[in-house]
Amino acid sequence: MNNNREDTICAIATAQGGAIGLIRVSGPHAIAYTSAIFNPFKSGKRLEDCAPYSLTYGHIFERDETIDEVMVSLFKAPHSYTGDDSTEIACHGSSYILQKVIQLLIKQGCRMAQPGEYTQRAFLNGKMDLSQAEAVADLISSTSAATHRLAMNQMRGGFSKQLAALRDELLKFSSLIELELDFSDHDDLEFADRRELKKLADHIEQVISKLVDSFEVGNAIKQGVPVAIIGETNAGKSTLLNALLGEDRAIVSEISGTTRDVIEDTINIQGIIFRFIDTAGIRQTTDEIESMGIERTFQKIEQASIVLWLLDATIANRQYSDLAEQILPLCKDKQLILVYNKEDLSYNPPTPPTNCQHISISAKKGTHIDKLQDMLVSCAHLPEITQADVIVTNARHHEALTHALDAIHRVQQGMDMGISGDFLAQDIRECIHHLSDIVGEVTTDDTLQFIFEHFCVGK
Ligand SMILES: Nc1nc2c(ncn2[C@@H]2O[C@H](COP(=O)(O)OP(=O)(O)OP(=O)(O)O)[C@@H](O)[C@H]2O)c(=O)[nH]1
Ligand SMILES: [Mg+2]
Repeated sequence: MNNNREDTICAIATAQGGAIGLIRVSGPHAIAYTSAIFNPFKSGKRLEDCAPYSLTYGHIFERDETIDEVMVSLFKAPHSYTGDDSTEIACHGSSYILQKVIQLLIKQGCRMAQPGEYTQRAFLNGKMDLSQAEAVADLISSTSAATHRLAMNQMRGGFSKQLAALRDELLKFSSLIELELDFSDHDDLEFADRRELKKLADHIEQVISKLVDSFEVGNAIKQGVPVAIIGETNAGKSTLLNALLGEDRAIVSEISGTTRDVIEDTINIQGIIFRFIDTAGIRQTTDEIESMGIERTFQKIEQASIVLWLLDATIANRQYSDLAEQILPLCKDKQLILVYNKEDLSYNPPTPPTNCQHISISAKKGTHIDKLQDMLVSCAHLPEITQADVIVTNARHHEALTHALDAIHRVQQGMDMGISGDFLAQDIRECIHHLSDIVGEVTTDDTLQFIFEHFCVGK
């Protein structure tokens, strides 16, 4: 990846089709390059001579032709988003104009920004830590009040401040223990108060395990509560998926075994994001590909928190008893809802087994889909989220925290068993390492590249 920080970069930061299009320029020559294609209308003052954090009205020109009338905002290092000199050119939102201005900037010496390069520079310039940078991407992609609140919290520092404070205290202990090791011929020397260290380790263990546990909720909030739609072939699973999503996402047909692979999509219902997973219908088959699909169906049941078991209401009792033995054990710790579909065809309402949540619908006619949605919302069991809630939503953070928790457990156990200082120091260092990883202090270039390449261009 070409991400030389000395380059001056440019990108269109707004989506296509709006009235205004914003071009961002950042880097050592941002102001000079912008100035070279910009003529201020009134003041006649060159951009270089304008006060920072000011807005200048003028036109972008190419030779003697005016390309657009624009507003240019000016930011001086280090007080800009990236921490470098930057300008933002607000143009009219024509894709022709925007491309033209980008071309002119490139002629001056700019290069196109990589995805996430502005935020990456902000991180590298110390404007934010890595978890805050990641929150910027989450904020842009937030699709519900809860994901928005969590991203906002994390962008403001979230748990990284708290973790940094705990890590600093651990660092103090680790250097004291290392000091003890330097004096190892004096066996009884203890610079690091073991009682204090134990207290700190217990406290850290508490904080981290709470964060680790919060990921289940965090992940459901961010990726959507996983809902598997399962049942025999032709029960109407794909029809139901389409009805829930309000679009023709999956192929529906009267041929058994239409869906062979897993189809997933998310939708926001009453503020909660659900991830619906349409699966291959379960039946005995000799078709190899269909069997593979059915195997996946069972995997998806395991990953789901809510299972919608679709039964064709006209033959529901038979379908239930055929599959109960296979399905029920997999749903023990999940919310299972029996969905009797095709109620429009059924004259005798089926008798659902007691102790099972159930509902009758017609996926095809859209009857009672709203009731099913209400049921889903009440089954989701997600807490009300405020901007003060500290919840881990990022898989990378979850992984680092899990490693940190393992290390701190070893510190606790080691102290209980009275192990020697050098082993203790090693576990403490490991815990510190994983805590530092979250805020990006020990993160490798590969990890950084992975994180930022998933950003949009212009952010
Ligand atoms: N009358 C009626 N027909 C329905 C209803 N829901 C689905 N169907 C029909 O049932 C047939 C099968 O529907 P699908 O949604 O493809 O069923 P599926 O469970 O996804 O089937 P596979 O993918 O083969 O496992 C289609 O012809 C649908 O139009 C319903 O509520 N009422
Ligand atoms: Mg299907």
